[in-house]
Amino acid sequence: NFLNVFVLYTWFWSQIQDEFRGGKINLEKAQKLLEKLDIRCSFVHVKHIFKDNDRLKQGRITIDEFRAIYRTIAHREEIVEIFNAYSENRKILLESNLVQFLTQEQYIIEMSKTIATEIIQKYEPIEEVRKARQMSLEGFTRYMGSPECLLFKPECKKVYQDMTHPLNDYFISTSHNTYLVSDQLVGPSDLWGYVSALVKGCRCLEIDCWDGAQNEPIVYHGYTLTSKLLFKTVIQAIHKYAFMTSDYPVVLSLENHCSPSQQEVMADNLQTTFGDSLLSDILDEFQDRLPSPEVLKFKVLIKNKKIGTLLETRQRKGADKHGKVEEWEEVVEGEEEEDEWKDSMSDNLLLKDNQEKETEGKKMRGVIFGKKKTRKVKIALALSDLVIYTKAEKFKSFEHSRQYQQFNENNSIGETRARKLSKLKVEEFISHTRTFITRIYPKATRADSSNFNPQEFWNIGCQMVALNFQTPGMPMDLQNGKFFDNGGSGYILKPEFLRDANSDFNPHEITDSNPVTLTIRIISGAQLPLTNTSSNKADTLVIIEVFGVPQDQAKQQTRVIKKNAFSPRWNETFTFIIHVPELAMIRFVVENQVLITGNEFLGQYTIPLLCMNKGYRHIPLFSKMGESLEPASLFVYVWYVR
Ligand SMILES: *[C@@H]1O[C@H](CO)[C@@H](O)[C@H](O)[C@H]1NC(C)=O
Ligand SMILES: *[C@@H]1O[C@H](CO)[C@@H](O)[C@H](O)[C@H]1NC(C)=O
Ligand SMILES: CC(=O)N[C@H]1CO[C@H](CO)[C@@H](O)[C@@H]1O
Repeated sequence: NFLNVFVLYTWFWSQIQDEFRGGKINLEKAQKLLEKLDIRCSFVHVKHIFKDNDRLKQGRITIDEFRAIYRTIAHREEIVEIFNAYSENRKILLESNLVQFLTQEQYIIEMSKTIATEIIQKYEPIEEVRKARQMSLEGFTRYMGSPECLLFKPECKKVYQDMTHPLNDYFISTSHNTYLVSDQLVGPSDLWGYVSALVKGCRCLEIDCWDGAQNEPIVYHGYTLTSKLLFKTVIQAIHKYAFMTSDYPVVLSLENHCSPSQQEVMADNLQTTFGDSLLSDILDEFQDRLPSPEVLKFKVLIKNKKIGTLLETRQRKGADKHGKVEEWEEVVEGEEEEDEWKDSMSDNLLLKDNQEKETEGKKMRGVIFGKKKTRKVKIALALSDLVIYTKAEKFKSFEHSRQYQQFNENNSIGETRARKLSKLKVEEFISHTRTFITRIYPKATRADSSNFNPQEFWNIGCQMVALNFQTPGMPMDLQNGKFFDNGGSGYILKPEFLRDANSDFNPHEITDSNPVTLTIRIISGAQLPLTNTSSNKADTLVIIEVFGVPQDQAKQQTRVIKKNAFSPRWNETFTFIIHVPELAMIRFVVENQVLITGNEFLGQYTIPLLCMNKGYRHIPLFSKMGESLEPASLFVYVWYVR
């Protein structure tokens, strides 16, 4: 049955000997040779291992020394152990052994011999072995490190959910203050904020619009020193990138501070730039309910205040709206937050310089947070008529919404108020989000653009939980992790219990649940990232966090492996009981233990529980800013049952 194992040795030498014809090789050549052999490695780690193996300390190594380096990096002990457990002679896996491994450990559904054959064809580098339909350790290692063995399920990489439900049935990837860009991000222009959000699959952008010179509306963060962009320019950039990552509709949420005449310019800009993709009329089959993401593919929707009803809009179609303006009075309550106080100021002030804005702003805030106040709202008909399914309507109470709110109206609620409501009236809140698109935004006092934990609002079905995309940290890790699902389309179908009118789901009181038992063995790390302060001798540990309904929140961690960022082995098993798996997210954080100043973050990965593959899997790590840290990874064994 077995191939002559001699071919295993000759293969390696035949691959590398040419490189050594001229004698020893240096670090750069060694790195290139590893790449040629298809071994993923990070230069910093190779550098350290090279140094350890360069016995004469000449900066050059022999062919034997190279072989030692190759084995250190490629032949990871924990993988060799698995290989040996399934190989009868510890040298070769027969196809039947591979089938056994895939069925017993990797939970491959509908396992067939063809799958094993394909894996061998794809990953076995030694030709003789491949032809004999067997697999060497070389092939097995390459397979285990391949995308097929990632923790993330390939099914979730595609749009697999039913996209024909009405918009209110989805969680929608939403950003807050989209124009802001933190200094850490590349790109000279603030436009990058919009572009990077769209490229990440964000489907609801916020645009803060103000009157500019020469009747050209501009975009910037009111009352701050952020630089200004022409509204036109922003719209053009959005047009270019809107459907690069996802085909599903983009909502432009206008934070509108413009005078009616500049609102007309905005309406005009929107129409000329987006043309037919701008949804400017109600769809025939959707006169009294929201259309689905499927129906609205490649469409741009405008969210703004609106005058009157959709029917009135329709009747006006084709009429000349130039110069037509509606005006009404609105009461501003005491506990309003950011958007509201900005709004009310804009009506009263047309400010010239930032100094003046600052002081006026402070005065105004005092007034508004104190007591009730009325303000005038003016809207150009031309802009109002572009608002179809996403009419911004002030949230008053659940009671008021039940009685008066129209299907195409939705509310923005500040995080503080939303949090209070979710504690006091959770059932009413959930029944509200079943019907109306609800947007939650960060409170104004988060001047540092920090984020809140979005999970608590997903738990009650809020569709648009708006985060500051430019601010790294746990909330953005959850946001990115959640929306990797469903093909990165920016729309995730809410679990049935948050859509079904007969469900009495309450995230704070889970009664008749059918929990999932999740077991994760953190086996090892590979080539963990090095930072300025940590070296390849970092003291590493892994934290596993579970986010979900309050009962499911949990956090456990491994012990610390001292002085090893290259190949720490923990081999520790953790078990979690998860009552609402549909809402659960798992976050893996790798840290360097630093006793006095606190641990240092090295990398993380966040994934919805139901997107996790079972079996032996590797987990790619991401930096704080969300950049890939490849080839840094964790190797785990995951298992869950309901
Ligand atoms: C790490 O070092 C690089 C280059 O020396 C520097 O640009 C960067 O700001 C440092 N990062 C931190 C977190 O100190
Ligand atoms: C790792 O843990 C598993 C299960 O707990 C055990 O079977 C295995 O022997 C351990 N391996 C090592 C190298 O400690
Ligand atoms: C005010 C408000 O929350 N409006 C939302 C209405 O729904 C659309 C999506 O259909 C959102 O983009 C708006 O933010």
